[in-house]
Amino acid sequence: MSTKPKIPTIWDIPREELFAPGHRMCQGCGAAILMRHITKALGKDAIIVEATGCVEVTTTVYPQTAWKHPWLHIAFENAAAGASGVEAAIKAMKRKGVIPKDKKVKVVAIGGDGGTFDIGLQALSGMLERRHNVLYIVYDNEAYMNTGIQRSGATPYKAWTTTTPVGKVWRGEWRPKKDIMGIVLAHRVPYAATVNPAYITDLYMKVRKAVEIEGPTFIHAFSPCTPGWRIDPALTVTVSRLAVQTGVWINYEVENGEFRVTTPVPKRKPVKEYLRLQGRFRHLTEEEIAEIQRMVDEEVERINKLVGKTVIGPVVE
Ligand SMILES: Cc1ncc(C[n+]2csc(CCOP(=O)(O)OP(=O)(O)O)c2C)c(N)n1
Ligand code: SF4
Ligand SMILES: [Mg+2]
Repeated sequence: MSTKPKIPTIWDIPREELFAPGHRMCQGCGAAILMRHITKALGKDAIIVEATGCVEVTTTVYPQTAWKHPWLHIAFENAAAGASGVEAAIKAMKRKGVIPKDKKVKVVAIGGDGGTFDIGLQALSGMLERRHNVLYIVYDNEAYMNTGIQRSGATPYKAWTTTTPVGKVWRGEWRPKKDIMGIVLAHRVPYAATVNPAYITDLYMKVRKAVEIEGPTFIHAFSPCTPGWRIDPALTVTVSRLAVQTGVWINYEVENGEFRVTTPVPKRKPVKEYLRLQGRFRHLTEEEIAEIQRMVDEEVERINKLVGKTVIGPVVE
């Protein structure tokens, strides 16, 4: 049975900042909004293990750091393995009486989509399989941004990247986005959820929940990237909200196998409204947009079937 926590309001979110300003993330970076609120939701008793990627390189330029939590940098491919080791060390220290047995410390691994969907997938699978008490968060900006916008397994269909160019022959990415939530849920984890920076109270509730639950938990976060998506830095939240309003992104959680959409959308907007704000989709023809609309419709239908009723409604122009 899923627990029904009180839905927080914006006033429930702590004012104290645990992610300091003055980092080098781009203006309008979706991951900056995510990290600021994720760290607030984690509370102080957490240790963060961060894979190489944009968030890492921009927040820990030696000798400075934006993190007020104990924070460990780990290679691109093994954030989940590093976090597993930290969690095992905490257990050993409790056994030896170095720290009190009842002290709750949550280990949190954070990685980009490249470090999670692709190169870190094996480490993630091992961590979930061994049932470590770790929350894994992937901020998904849908490409390898830190190294120059190369496609990843999370890059959406038809998106331009530097390795899926647009020209006479190529039309951007030709493979659909990998279903990371499906892969994680196949490990029968106690909790997995999707979050979006335009829905901060939903994000806050889910991170709090994931921290409280014993065992491996997972959060997939939508994370616009201004240079990579070719968007106006002022439109990050607008684009994030449109992703939900068009059904491109669905906010949901799965607790002990029980599926729940946390942001129902009774009337969907056409996917074109989301695509047209982004330079990475500028090349799309009306036919290609219609094809993407059909793909989104199919996914919405699948989600509605899972829920057993229409939580994401039809497109209303
Ligand atoms: C084994 C290995 N291969 C390649 C790299 C170079 N590298 C560092 S970060 C990165 C891309 C990270 O992409 P992602 O995880 O999506 O994070 P983002 O930069 O988009 O935030 C790459 C290719 C590396 N550090 N280690
Ligand atoms: S390149 Fe993208 S993900 Fe990286 S800091 Fe800039 S906006 Fe954020
Ligand atoms: Mg990325």
